[in-house]
Amino acid sequence: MKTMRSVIAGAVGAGKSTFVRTISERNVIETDCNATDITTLLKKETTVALDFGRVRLNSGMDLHIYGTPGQSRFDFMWDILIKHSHSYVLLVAAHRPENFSYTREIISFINQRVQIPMIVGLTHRDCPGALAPEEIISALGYNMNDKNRPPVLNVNPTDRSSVLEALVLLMGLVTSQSDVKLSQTP
Ligand SMILES: Nc1nc2c(ncn2[C@@H]2O[C@H](COP(=O)(O)OP(=O)(O)O)[C@@H](O)[C@H]2O)c(=O)[nH]1
Ligand SMILES: [Mg+2]
Repeated sequence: MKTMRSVIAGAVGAGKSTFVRTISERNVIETDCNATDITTLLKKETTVALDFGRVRLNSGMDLHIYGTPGQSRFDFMWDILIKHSHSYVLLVAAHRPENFSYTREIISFINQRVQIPMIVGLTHRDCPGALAPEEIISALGYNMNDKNRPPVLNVNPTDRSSVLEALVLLMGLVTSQSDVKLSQTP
């Protein structure tokens, strides 16, 4: 069984906890021993409010999903999480442009540490005031026409099929990059 660890990053209210909860609801395995390698590492240092979800896919992949902690300042928890991950989803609330600059800080923090596949998930697209994907992508510093920009999709974290769609896209990116080494679990 291969394990893929993914981080769900984004500003407060972007939908990280909902995303993790939605995917885990029916698939949490061994809920009494959720302390995996990363959470164990973190808990040695402090009590953390970390979202953790796990889903076992038919393809024989064990997916471990970590929602980044709620506080806005980057600290060692972010550092550990991202350095142990194979990929990440950046959630961006489309109706909260005031959070875009913090979201750019997240991208830059991660880029300075790791080069791993990522996708951008636009949430709250159903909410009043939601901006168009092109506007958001350019506000995050990407060029819509750049072939190297990360894939962007709408994600509704409350909707299981939408969350799954995002994860399938992410897994596709990871498995197509042969330099990403997934962990082997018994
Ligand atoms: N309408 C709508 N609500 C959403 C969407 N994504 C998240 N929410 C809601 O936004 C609120 C904040 O989500 P939460 O997961 O706590 O955000 P977090 O701070 O990133 O963990 C919750 O009430 C979610 O149900 C979305 O795409 N559409
Ligand atoms: Mg949260």
